[in-house]
Amino acid sequence: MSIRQIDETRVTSLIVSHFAEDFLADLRLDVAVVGAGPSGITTARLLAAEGHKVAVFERSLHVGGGMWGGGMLFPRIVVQEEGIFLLEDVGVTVKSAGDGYYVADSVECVIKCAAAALDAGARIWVGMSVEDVMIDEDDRVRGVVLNWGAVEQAQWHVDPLAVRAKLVIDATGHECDVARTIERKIPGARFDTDTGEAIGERSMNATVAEGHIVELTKEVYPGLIVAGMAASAVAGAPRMGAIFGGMFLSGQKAAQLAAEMLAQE
Ligand code: 48F
Repeated sequence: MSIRQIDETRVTSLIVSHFAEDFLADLRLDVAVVGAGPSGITTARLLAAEGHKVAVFERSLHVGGGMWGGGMLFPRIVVQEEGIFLLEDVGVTVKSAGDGYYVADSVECVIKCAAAALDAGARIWVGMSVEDVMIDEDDRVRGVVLNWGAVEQAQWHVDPLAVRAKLVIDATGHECDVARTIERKIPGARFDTDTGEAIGERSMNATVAEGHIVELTKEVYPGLIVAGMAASAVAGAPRMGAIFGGMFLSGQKAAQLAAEMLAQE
């Protein structure tokens, strides 16, 4: 039945009440994923598919992180053989280019990876920035502290809201923003890296970067797993550019680790 006369206040009420209902349902999560780039949405999909309660918080108004733009705005990504199953699982067409290189359309990758995460039961909140973490008396991470991305950009002083999570995954890309926040705000915080610090990424070396990304995907601080470029950045590993297999495989490893840790709770 089509609506004959639209009540604008009904539209308002539906939007606000449904937002409130869904957001309230996410106040206590198994896993809070920070950042909706390729690693974060892959992690969220795999955890949600196993029945875990997972939400992704993304500061910008769109999902996909650095994947939309492919390499230097040419909207294609290159993937190595080991990572293609994570794209094919969500219906992305991946073309072989020989010698172990595969190519995919970056727009198709973003749309299908994000759709599959939603279909699996993950919730993705856009426009919400994680500005801090919640900690317990032992300084273990216990959740995320949120503000609107627009408030962050405007640099307004608005107090944030908090969401509890058994585990937090820093999938914020090159910035490793959650780890940086911990470094800044928890005196004496030590990370599981060579120096104990969040080191920051190094200049490009795709072979080394892709070779280590899965191994660097780990719990680097109690309650905090790093995934994707954030894992490279925290460890002081090189960047890899527009080759993405490691991002998907890192997302898978983060999901596996989180599931194992949740099973021990
Ligand atoms: O950068 P991004 O795509 O991270 P990724 O999953 O993938 C990296 C690749 O895109 C590429 C690469 C491939 O080899 O090097 O760069 O590691 O996505 C990170 C997302 O996190 C968001 C940010 O807007 C982006 O969409 N983000 C960053 N900081 C925050 C955040 C924050 N504090 N709160 C919420 N979202």
